[in-house]
Amino acid sequence: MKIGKIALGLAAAMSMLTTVVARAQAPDNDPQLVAADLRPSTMLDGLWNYSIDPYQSGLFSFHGGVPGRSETRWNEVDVMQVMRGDTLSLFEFDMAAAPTASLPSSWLTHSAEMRHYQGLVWYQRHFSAAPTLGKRTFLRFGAANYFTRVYVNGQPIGEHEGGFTPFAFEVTDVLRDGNNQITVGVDSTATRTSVPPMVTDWENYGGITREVTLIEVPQTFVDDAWVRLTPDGDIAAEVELNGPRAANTTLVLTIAGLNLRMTGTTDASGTWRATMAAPAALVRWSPETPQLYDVTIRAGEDTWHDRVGFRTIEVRGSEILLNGRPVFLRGISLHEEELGASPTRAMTRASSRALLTIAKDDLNANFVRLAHYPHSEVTTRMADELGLMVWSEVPVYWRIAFDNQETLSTARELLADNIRRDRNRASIVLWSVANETPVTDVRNAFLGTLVDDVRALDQSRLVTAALLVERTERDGHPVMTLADPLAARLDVLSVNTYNGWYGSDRLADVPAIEWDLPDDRPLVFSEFGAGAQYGFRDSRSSPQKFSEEFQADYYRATLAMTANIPTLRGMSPWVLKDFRSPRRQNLLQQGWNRKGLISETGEYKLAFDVLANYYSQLQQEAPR
Ligand code: GCB
Repeated sequence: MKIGKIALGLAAAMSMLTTVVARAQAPDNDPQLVAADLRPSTMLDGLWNYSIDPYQSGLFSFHGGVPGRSETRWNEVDVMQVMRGDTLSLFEFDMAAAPTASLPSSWLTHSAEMRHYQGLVWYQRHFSAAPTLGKRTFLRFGAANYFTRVYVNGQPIGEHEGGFTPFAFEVTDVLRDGNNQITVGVDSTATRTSVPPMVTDWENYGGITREVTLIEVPQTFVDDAWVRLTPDGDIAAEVELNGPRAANTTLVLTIAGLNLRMTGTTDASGTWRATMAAPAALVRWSPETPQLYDVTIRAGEDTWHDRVGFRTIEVRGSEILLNGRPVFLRGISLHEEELGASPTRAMTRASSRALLTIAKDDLNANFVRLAHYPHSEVTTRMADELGLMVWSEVPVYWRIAFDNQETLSTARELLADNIRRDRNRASIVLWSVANETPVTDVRNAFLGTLVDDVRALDQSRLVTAALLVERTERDGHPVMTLADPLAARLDVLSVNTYNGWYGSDRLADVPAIEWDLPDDRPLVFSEFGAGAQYGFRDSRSSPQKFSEEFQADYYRATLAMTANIPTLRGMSPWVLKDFRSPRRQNLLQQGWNRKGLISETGEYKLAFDVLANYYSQLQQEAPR
């Protein structure tokens, strides 16, 4: 059985509770601690000891049973001192003597030996705490890839599956005043049933890749809050309290700068919902005016805060409307990987700003596809601030185990956690439930459930998925069609297209490719792209693949093709920056997917300007 998210007090620590996901309703995992990154917190970033455990001996004895004391890394033990004092004692580990690394970061960059390690790694550090009497403390992870087990002061605290979403465990009863020990076992192993599955096209960055924090809150606190603009022009709020006084508590919500104040009382389940006409002074969020407001909720002893933008996003026929006006998504896809020769998938504000600024200022984009999994909240906040619309997705990718109920539960939890974390981000306009998944009955049912979950959790955004297309021929021309029943369930149709790169189409024939698509639905090219190694040039009239010239010609040909698609409402070509991928091993790739418009160290390839000029022209025609 899959163990879901667990939050335990000391009393319950030994009887682990499993989160059972009801099929009828989107998963509701407590605690959510929405906007936790803006709460006062103690950072547990910095140096941690780490130790590899490829045979999982910290979890299972060599015959598969419970491991002995000599193996359990999370015990509070001074290994050298105990062995010195008790000459019969034996330990096969010593966390205190293990090497150190600075977190957050993937272990792939801890040392040369760790570069290709996949499996279980134990992390440990000590920290000083001064818990306030009467308050509750949560230990929160921004993300750890992929399966995580957490222990505090020798006690198991909880487990979490999924490498890209936050999770938190209550540690109120285990935390000591003074010195504490935290041990985390992270296993990066992808399996046939994991989300994503084993085979992808990106580096599997194992480890603790986002912030670890201790967050102290009152006994009853704002766990979830969602504040938004409805299509009718109202400000709607939905708040959920967590704690013994969640029911019948008075709340006050204020929006600074708008003179807006809403008050109310939570119901018996601790929830409060309210709407109010948006003040005339409200400046709607858009790429040109990425206006954010300080929203504060006071509930009992708790004060919750977030910076929120207000806008609407809708579909009308084949149009996408932002704040009621048609918009074309001038986008680019990106992986969560910072610039530099040795990325570690740890997004600081600086590294996120660097990438998004290139997209916004240099490429003239107004949209980014954050592929293929939930990116850090650092990035979605940065998109809010800079004014970039966002496509956010879950790693339901390629050969995911659609026939497996546990895989479905995992996917639903990731999706729900992603949506709850980011529902207050105005930048996010599209939730995507899958990428390039072949049509079968089980797949259709699986993705149908995810679409239902999105709609249950958030009716204020659009739902999409990157779909596969079929290629036929008509009068000697290739014709691309969409024969995926999931299309009927989506607001925006999205397809990835690689004619001219994969397959046998010549670039010269690409502009004439026809697209046979519904004429009343918006289409987004969620991917198209070609590889090029920065600096590899071929001036022949028909340049070879992986040259900058080929990539630039490919962009010209594909952009020319888009002129024949009247319902095209946006694109997010593949991809902003070269990214690590172990499946890319030719001489010009050497472990990097080279479809970036810039190299991993930030050099601009010829194709960059082709797209930047095209976007600049679009922007002049229809400024946005
Ligand atoms: C795709 C995938 C993306 C790959 C890309 C490629 O269609 O969605 O994950 O990296 O193609 O480079 O082939």
